[in-house]
Amino acid sequence: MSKTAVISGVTGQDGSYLAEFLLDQGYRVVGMVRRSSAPNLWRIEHLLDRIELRPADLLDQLSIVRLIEDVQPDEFYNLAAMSFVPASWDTPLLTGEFNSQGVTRVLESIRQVNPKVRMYQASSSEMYGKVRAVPQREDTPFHPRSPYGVSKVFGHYITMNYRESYGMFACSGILFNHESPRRGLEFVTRKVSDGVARIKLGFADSLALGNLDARRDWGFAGDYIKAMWLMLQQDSPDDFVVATGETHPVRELVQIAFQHADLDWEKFVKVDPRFLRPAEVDLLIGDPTKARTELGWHRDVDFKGLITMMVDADLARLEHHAVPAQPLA
Ligand code: NAP
Ligand code: G4F
Repeated sequence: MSKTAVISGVTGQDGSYLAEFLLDQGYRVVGMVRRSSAPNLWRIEHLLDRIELRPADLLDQLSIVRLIEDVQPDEFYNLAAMSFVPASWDTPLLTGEFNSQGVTRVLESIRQVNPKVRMYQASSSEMYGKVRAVPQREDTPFHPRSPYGVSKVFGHYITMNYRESYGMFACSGILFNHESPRRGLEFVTRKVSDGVARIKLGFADSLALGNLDARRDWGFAGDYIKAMWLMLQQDSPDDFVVATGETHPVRELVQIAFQHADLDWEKFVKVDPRFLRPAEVDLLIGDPTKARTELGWHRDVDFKGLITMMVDADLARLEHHAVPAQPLA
């Protein structure tokens, strides 16, 4: 009997890779999508004949209950969220509704309909914020630095609480930054790969960025979604850090990306204070030892491989456009 999985956030970066992976494992895959006047299906267009899409919204408990009743899933991957950190200062209340109470709505819906459904919650290294220890592990205290980080801490603890209160199989993956050619254009890796491609092809003459000294632990999204699945295949539920164990400054990301296109980054990159944040997370570096030893998880793509993959993908995408659309940020 094949298993059924619901993915909330199926139209996002991680949802698209996870849907592909679960289809390859023989799953029936149901994507939860919110209503939009302009559907955002570009990341899953190639999967539309193999996955089912069902309407529901993190803001609407009844829609999630109905979805679980109709689909009867074995696993629920809760990837849907407001995921862009700067936007969380603009919409702190809505961010909490999605990323905090949205998680409670998913957990409570599962509890009411079928508490045996296994649930994955997308926690984030942003919860460590002003880091209390280096590297960050599962037991490192949290100190979030944005409304997004705060909202994810709530989502993390409510998942743990439903596990402990009701014996539900609910796990959180504390995932460090993971990127791909499907990353949103507003995130720094994709902004840089897209910017390099535009400059190389003559569509732009500069790239405005914020803090070049911030350091992140960046991996490839296609590797990270496998850890989500592994967590739900264990005998008992637990939380895991998923990271590479390496950290790199934004400046190094920029150097590698421009160099890959034979460009001198210092001629093109401008620091624009508009892209600085009210409070920054200066350094993230995760310790994936537990995921490696208990899940058998490892990453395949290294930092340079990730950045060059993204630059190549944006060059290929844009070289057929006479006048490409403006980047978002
Ligand atoms: P993403 O590309 O921004 O995708 C977010 C998804 O959430 C989209 O499918 C979006 O749908 C959906 N969504 C947002 N609000 C919703 C609502 N009210 N109801 C239903 N769906 C809603 O994010 P991602 O990079 O794939 O990340 C997936 C998850 O992992 C997120 O929870 C994120 O916070 C978390 N995370 C990401 C990283 C990372 O580095 N990528 C690291 C740690 C944790 P639309 O298409 O309709 O907008
Ligand atoms: O790419 P970013 O916007 O990602 P950030 O804030 O680390 O958040 C991402 O990773 C989290 C996991 O730690 C996820 F939970 C979250 O959903 C999201 O996927 O920024 C990375 C760094 C920051 O320090 C930022 O200040 O890059 C710096 N940066 C420098 N210039 C910039 C820019 N970030 C953006 N977005 N745009 C810039 O121009």
